[in-house]
Amino acid sequence: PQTIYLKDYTPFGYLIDGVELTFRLHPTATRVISRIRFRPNPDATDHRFFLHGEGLTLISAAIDGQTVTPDRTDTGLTCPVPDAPFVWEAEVEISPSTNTALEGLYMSNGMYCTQCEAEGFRNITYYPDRPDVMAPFSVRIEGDEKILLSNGNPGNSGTGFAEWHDPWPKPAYLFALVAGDLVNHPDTFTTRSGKKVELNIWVRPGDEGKCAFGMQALRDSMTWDEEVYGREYDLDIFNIVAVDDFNMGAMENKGLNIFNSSAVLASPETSTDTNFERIEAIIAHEYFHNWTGNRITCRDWFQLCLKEGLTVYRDSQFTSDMRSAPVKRISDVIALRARQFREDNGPLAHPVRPDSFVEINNFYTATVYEKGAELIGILKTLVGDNAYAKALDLYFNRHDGEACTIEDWLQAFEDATGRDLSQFKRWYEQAGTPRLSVADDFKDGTYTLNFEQKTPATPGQDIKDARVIPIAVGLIGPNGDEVHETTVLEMTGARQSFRFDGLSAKPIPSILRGFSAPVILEREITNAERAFLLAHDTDPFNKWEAGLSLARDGLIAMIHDGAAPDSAYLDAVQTMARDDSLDPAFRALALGLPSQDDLAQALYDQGHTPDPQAIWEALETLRHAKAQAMQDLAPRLYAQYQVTGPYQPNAEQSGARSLANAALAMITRLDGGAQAQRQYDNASNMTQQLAAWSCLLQAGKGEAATAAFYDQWQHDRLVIDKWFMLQILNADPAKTADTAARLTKHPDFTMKNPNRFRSTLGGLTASSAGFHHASGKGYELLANWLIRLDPLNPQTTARMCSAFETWKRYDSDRQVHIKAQLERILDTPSLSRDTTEMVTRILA
Ligand code: HT7
Ligand code: ZN
Repeated sequence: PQTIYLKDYTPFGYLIDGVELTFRLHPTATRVISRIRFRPNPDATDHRFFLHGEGLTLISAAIDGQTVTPDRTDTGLTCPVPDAPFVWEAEVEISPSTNTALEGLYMSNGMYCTQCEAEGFRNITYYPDRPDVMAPFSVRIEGDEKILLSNGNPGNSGTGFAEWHDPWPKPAYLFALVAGDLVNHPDTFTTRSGKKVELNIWVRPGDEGKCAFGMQALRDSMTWDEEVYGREYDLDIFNIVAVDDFNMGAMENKGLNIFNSSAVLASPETSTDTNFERIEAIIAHEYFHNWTGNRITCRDWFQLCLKEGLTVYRDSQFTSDMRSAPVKRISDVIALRARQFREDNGPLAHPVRPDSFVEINNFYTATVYEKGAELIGILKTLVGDNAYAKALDLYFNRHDGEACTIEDWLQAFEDATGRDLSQFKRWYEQAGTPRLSVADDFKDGTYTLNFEQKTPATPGQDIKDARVIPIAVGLIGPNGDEVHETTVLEMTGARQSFRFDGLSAKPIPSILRGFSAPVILEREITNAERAFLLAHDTDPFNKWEAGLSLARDGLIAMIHDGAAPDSAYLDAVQTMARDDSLDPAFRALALGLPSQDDLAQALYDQGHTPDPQAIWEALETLRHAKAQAMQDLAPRLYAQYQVTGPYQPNAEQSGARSLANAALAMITRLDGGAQAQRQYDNASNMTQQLAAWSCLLQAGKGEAATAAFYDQWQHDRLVIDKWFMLQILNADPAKTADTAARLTKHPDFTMKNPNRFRSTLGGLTASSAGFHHASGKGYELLANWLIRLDPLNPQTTARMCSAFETWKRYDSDRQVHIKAQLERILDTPSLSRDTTEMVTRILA
């Protein structure tokens, strides 16, 4: 397969003044008639006329009304064109009902829908399918379906047809079409300049009752973007459609967002608090793309972080404002470390702005999204809030309607602030997570922090230059009072020292407050100092971090040296949990332990070979010890944080439920599941029901609840996804693969639905000890299913290959097993480009 390089970018030879599309819908023979007004691009030097097109049956083509016979290949067509404006017309036929890849126009439960990012439009018609080619689109849909939707504002409609016009020039990846017998949850929003916008969430009949939360999230997002970024909505209508078969969470098509139904449908009975929060965040994310992604888009796919990093950053700000900022920050860092640090540490490491790819779908990664968002956070910390706001205004004003690069983004900041950002740019160019080590020194009232940064080599990048790292630091005196409030140290060298004068005693430093940069902090710190920070740090992130690192080091000692559970940790965490002045949601997080995967990486970093079974056992032992240490406190917390009154998915209630459910998990370890069974029997919402069922499964008492849960929810696909996943996640590691294998034989299992596939095989890979079971059966099961899925849905297959990315951490037996499975996948005839690229990179 061909590698595409950033350095090879050249503009397309033609501009488009208008696109008219007519769709005559038919499940196996949809006709797409296109009429595109091209003119030579004065800024281009290469005027070759090449239109992308894949899997299309060309019926006819004409230029300026004259039939032409283009030269066609598997990837597109070319033909001679005039050296002046001209009209291209083509008619093609496609088959949406057999499109299982879910890219282009496909069918889901009888509904037509599209997914065009990144390069799906070329499966719909011949077109320059690249983000820098922007045009206004007019669309006519002909079909018998009740609802016919496309981007932009509605035009004429009547029996069997509807017309849409999108006045905002857009790249083809933002095109969308939906047709089906849908019902809507309607609302309206009046923008701050007084424009009335019609809002709709379109769903299958029966799901109307699950739209109210999503609609409120949309309205909140629209208000927030006006208030915080000064951005208003720009069409007469904003439509969201829920689709069951979808490769990712959602898609920001202009004026017609398409959502995985799991990312929009919500009700207290069927959705957990976590689901509600995710839905709110995804609705916000897609809505925010209207400005960061749609009005200003990417010049090419190497610039993906330009829209994704910024939009993730904006949706995190929104969630922080809507809910608890510290809890959001801690949750984001947990996710960043679990997915992005893991990626940065392995064979799939790549810069936030990659410089080459084979298949762009493989670069919708935690690095582009989450690390990309962290870079916006670094930038904001470096320039300050006011300068950030000024730079954003400049960026929006300067580039509205354009397809941009990271250089354009940074230039707006340089121009708005006068700051040189060339060193900051390294964050976009260099892969790998910097290790930031620190040593301290106290003499004559002066406290000195000596930092050193090093970034390990990553594939294709051996040498790393020092980056600018904002290190937020506060100092705490021996009596627990803060003696130096948070200050941001700007580290630019490979080694750098910072002094704090006028101190009467050596302080305990709180370093990297709020996780001010995505680095791994390496510091010598005693358990007593960690317990001290857990008790006294005023920075919630570092308070949580202190508890986590105390737990982690104790666990490593248990795994590696056979130590007993660390009493310093048990005491400190109990004191924290007892403190009713702390937010319950924070306490629930601080009661959590490092993940199996985090521990495996930590052991590996310390030069040990991680044993997944030993890690799992140590975690179980510590959880048990914690339950015993808190045998009085846990029932008190459980009772104290029961929520009374009607269910609300807000931060306050969900925080209380998460602390009560953390207490329930401890209680279950001592009462064998009696309390969990009571909660299960009386649960009136999914958060309570699922937490109780999980506890019962872990206690080995889940059989009745498992059957009852299925009977109760078999009609609800999204709930049954949870049923598949939880059984696997809570299985004993020796039984994880067998449980997953058994469930793949269940009549409700289908690999055609990405949600179901992910809940089953994703459950397997998320259960670290089970997936990495010494028998290798977890690896074999995953490989079997990836091989089966690849011909149907390469995108989801390729993404799930990342389960193998950590393979070099493990012992030689496991490495042999994994390598054999990866090679088996790679040897599969006609393996997709997506999966070939992923497996090749993992094996390299
Ligand atoms: N911009 C979108 C990314 C995307 C996608 C979505 C659904 C299916 C396939 C997809 N490929 C890429 C989603 C987002 O980041 O908002
Ligand atoms: Zn996005």
